[in-house]
Amino acid sequence: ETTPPIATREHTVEGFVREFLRELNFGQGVDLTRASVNDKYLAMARTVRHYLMTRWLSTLRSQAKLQAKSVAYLSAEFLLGRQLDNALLASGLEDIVKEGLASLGIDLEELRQAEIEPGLGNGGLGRLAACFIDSLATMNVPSIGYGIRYEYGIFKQTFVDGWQVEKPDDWLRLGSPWEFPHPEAAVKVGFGGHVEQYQDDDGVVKRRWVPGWSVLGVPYNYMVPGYDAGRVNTLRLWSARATRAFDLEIFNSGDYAEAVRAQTFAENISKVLYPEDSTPQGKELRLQQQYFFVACSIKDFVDQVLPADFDLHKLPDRIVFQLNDTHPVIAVPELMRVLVDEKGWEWDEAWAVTKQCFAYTCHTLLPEALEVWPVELLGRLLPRHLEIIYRINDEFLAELRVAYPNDELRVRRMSIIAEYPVRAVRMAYLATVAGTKVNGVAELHSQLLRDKVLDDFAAYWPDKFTNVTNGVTPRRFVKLSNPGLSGLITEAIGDGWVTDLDQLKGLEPLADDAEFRRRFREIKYANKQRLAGVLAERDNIVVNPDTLFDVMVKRLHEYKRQTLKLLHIVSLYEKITTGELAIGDVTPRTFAFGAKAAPGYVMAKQIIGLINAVGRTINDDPALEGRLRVAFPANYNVTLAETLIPAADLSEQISLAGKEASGTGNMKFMLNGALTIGTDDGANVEIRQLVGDENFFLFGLTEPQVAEVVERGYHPSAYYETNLDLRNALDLIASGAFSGGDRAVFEPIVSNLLNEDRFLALADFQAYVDAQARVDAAYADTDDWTRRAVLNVARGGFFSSDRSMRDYIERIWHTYPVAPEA
Ligand code: 26Q
Repeated sequence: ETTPPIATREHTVEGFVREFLRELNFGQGVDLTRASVNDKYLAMARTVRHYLMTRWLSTLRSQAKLQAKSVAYLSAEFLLGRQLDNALLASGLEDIVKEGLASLGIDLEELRQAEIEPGLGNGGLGRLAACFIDSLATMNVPSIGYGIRYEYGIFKQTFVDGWQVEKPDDWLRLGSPWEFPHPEAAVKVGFGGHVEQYQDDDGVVKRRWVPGWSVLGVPYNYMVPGYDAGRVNTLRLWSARATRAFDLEIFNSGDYAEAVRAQTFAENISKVLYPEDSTPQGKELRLQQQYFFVACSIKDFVDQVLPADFDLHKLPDRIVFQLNDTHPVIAVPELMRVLVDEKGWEWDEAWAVTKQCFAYTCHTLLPEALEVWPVELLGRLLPRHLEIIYRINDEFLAELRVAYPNDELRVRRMSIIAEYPVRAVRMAYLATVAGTKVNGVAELHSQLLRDKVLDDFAAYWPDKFTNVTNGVTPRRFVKLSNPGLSGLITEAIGDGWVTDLDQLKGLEPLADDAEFRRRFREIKYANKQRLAGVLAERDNIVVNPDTLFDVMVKRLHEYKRQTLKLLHIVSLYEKITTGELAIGDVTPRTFAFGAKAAPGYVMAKQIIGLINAVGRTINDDPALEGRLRVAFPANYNVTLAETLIPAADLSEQISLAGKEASGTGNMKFMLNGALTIGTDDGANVEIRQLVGDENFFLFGLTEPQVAEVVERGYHPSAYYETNLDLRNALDLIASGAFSGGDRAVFEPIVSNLLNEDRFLALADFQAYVDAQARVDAAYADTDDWTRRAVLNVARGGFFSSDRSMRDYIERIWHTYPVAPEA
């Protein structure tokens, strides 16, 4: 049997130019003289993707032939960032394209800027998923990402008078050249209705679900190209469409308007990403989204990816479904339903298979961020799934009663069903019961999961719990975003580091090389200039590259403590205005913030207002002689991160110890040569261990100390009473100095800090200010600062997402790399 050939393309400038013009003329229907920037961008993107096609098709072909075990990464979010650069890198076309476009008088940079990034995620969790699929492809691991093709991604943030105003993210308005829709492969997903009893052919009484309505899931495939000739894996995102039944209703009912409304209702499911990344509201549409993408994905894998004659008893040999937090956990009862109701299996037989197919990653420690679904809602939307969850729980509790015969309290604590304040399904418990493994995302986080959040489960199943510390892809976050540093590194140690980041170790001796440090410093300076240009153009913000770039970029959350950094800034300002501090003695700094607040998170939006208000005051005050500046560009996203992070001198990772599960921005900064000021939290702990105490500005209470303070009863006002600097800073905010004399505007922030301060900002204030003084002192010795910055890069190799993937493979998945056939 001969395999049919796959078309290839010529990797030459002439070959590329030919393909590009063909796309422009035949794809876009324009000639070069009339082509808009968008025409050229689309033609260019389609041309580049053609060059990846051979590898994609051979990956799919070899997967079908070898039937190797795959990872299905189930995630409600994939925060991909722009695709063009990554595709150019993966296809090795960068130089050819630059030259080819130049020969046509086209500026590659202009086309790059035309791409709207797919913002299909909120922050860390979604970006992590994107890094992981990049690493899996690069490492030749058979895998598929499953998620939702939101028509609107994370909102676009604008500022009006310094207050956040959200605008819809219409990312598809000019078309996306990266997706491959397959409407013909749509799958049907049911909702609502009821469960009925019936007798099967053997007279056995069974139960089955009769959905009340259904929608279609249309798969959109995206290439996930590995770096340097590896696999091209697939990301499959589902889009909701109305079923034919809706159309028939139009025909039959005669109520055309009502039928069209129903259609809109179905298509709402994949309409918009929920912008909350903690304190999830139990919104029905959100549960619809979760079940929608998970049901589509399971059906897809079972019916399409597996061969038709596959024996599902062997499912665990072919797949592991990795649950990215609890958002896809409804997959567990769904697989049970498929096996029991649709395939006719016995319950025990189905459960034995199901519980080998899942593993669960937890990304939080905040109790309010743990998902629970009221039984009333779940039973209405997914009645059969609720029955299945009840049965899983009944059998689990029976098992517990055997293990703990005299401990009914413990058994109730561990129930998947919470009884208070309403009966609700605890999704994290369901995931823990069903998964082969449960992992946290940094050492400290995994330890706290075992000791606090899931302590009863860890006692019962000690071997189920493991850690995989997060990582980031060095392709996007070093190679692409920091070409200057990448060139320097490659010159020094060769280019193996791009796929084997531990090789950065080889830079360590160069930290003591004055010439290397000089060049390293030059690159950092050029990155600051590049950022200054972007901020001027993008946001009309002026920054001075000759200042220390002090950067805090992440979602706005009280636990992350943007207010702590703000108090430091306000305190500095207060001391300068009162003459306590001479402006000439202040280290010139640019304080950069980037942060979106969940639209309904009132306190977070207030804090954004305050940062902007303080920024306005400081930036306009001539007494500061431009030595202090606050830069808060709106709409922080992956694209901005790619220019902001390489320009940073100082990385702010100042969450209250025990609250940040891991953090991944912290890793990106380290790898780009920033030093960290941070608490003993999340992956900061591991960063500090690797880089050494002398190269990390540690401050603040440790997690056990936090627990102790809270236990004893925390009184923030005591810090206000006893710390004059803190008091002056808070008083200045309360006085209306940043709000045109209006004392009411920021009163809620001040009184929250004084009376509640859930995240102990006041308790850590002095330690933070002291640590910032150590930063100033260290920065004054420019050359020694550079030495430490080099060491941060050299010792950051551990934080490659390739390493994270190796850990998942070894500790959780037990899958193997498979190179595509030539
Ligand atoms: C859940 C239900 C309903 C609506 C929204 C949500 C929801 C959505 C997103 C809940 C949580 C998230 C995102 C959480 C997140 O990004 N967590 C971060 O994950 C990173 C990757 O592991 C960690 O580095 C961060 O520490 C953690 O905060």
